[in-house]
Amino acid sequence: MRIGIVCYPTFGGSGVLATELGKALADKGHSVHFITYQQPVRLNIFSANIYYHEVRVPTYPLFDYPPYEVALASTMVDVIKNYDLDLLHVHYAIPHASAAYMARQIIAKTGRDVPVITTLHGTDITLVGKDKTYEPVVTFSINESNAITAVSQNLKDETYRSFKINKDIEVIYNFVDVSRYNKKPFDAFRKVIAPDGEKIVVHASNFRSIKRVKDVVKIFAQINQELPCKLLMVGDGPDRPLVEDLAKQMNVHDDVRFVGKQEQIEEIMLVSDLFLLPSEYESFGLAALEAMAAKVPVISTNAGGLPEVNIQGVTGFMADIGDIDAMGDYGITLLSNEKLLQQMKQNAYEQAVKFDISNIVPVYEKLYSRFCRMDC
Ligand code: GMT
Repeated sequence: MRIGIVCYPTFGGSGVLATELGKALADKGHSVHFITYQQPVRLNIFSANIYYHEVRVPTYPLFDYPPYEVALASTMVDVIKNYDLDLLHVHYAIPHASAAYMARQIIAKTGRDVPVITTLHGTDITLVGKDKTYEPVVTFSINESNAITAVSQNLKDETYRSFKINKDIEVIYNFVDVSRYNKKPFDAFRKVIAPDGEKIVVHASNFRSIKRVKDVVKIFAQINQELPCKLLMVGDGPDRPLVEDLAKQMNVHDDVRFVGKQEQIEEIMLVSDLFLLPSEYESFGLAALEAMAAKVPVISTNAGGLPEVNIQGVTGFMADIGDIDAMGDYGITLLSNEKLLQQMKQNAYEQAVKFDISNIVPVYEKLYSRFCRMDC
């Protein structure tokens, strides 16, 4: 098949998922055309089946707000025509679903239909999409998609709750390539971070308020009081300065390392013992799944789709949003009991295997084939 993939090219979960999906489809012989405003961060390989089309948004003095969506729809039209695409798979509703609708209408004038599949990822529904400024366009373009998928049951339910959707939403869970994590941890790296064999706690996110990154530091400080450990903070974003200040105020700054945005997340996960994700909401929590693939148990909130990924008392623990004491206590229980820790590491890995790329990519292929022309 010739598939167009539209996503945000950044470190965010939706972009990571879309890029990994495109890479896997290309490995299986499909031609995959990424249409984005920048090379996606995870698109770090050369493959004869992968094409990258950059959306350029020309500036003009009149434009206070350059019309990205128009440029995106026009690029989609070009790529559909030039490469005879069979379908468009857009990740994140805003503005990708509406741009795809526009491209489809333009192509329809030439007598062709190009089906559009929209995958909802989370904040496009729960935060941004609900906003009155966007809601009518989001509702319309979701309903106009040939197929709609959501990355968890919770996100599907939230979408029906917040929008008037008159179509079936199919749940296709996020995935992880477990084999990528199946390598020896880089011991020298572990020794630099934790020279005295301390346990390593890790968090990865875009440091936005929805992630409650301050809670990460507070939970860590509580654990660190009972047993010396180190905290790796992966990623970057608006709340980082606040959190660095908090780490200083709480006297744990020397035990916390902010490593910024990292492409090779598996190297970090492989040396870690515990992943913290105290978010206000996660539709799924792809970062937690990536940790689990590296045999790292998770302590998270029970918000959104997290209970579909992190199983209470099995792959880690969950507590209510903001319940720092409970999450800190769970951390102490887990990291001070080697037998329990080893059991949960194994459980976390087994749970990740259920979401392995080899189980999920065929589900997308099956979905595509429902909308494909006879010759694709
Ligand atoms: O977590 C973010 O803020 C980034 C966001 C995105 O759109 O890239 O992530 C969302 O999509 C991920 C992939 O499907 C999910 O794993 C995240 O849980 C989801 N984030 C939220 O729902 C807040």
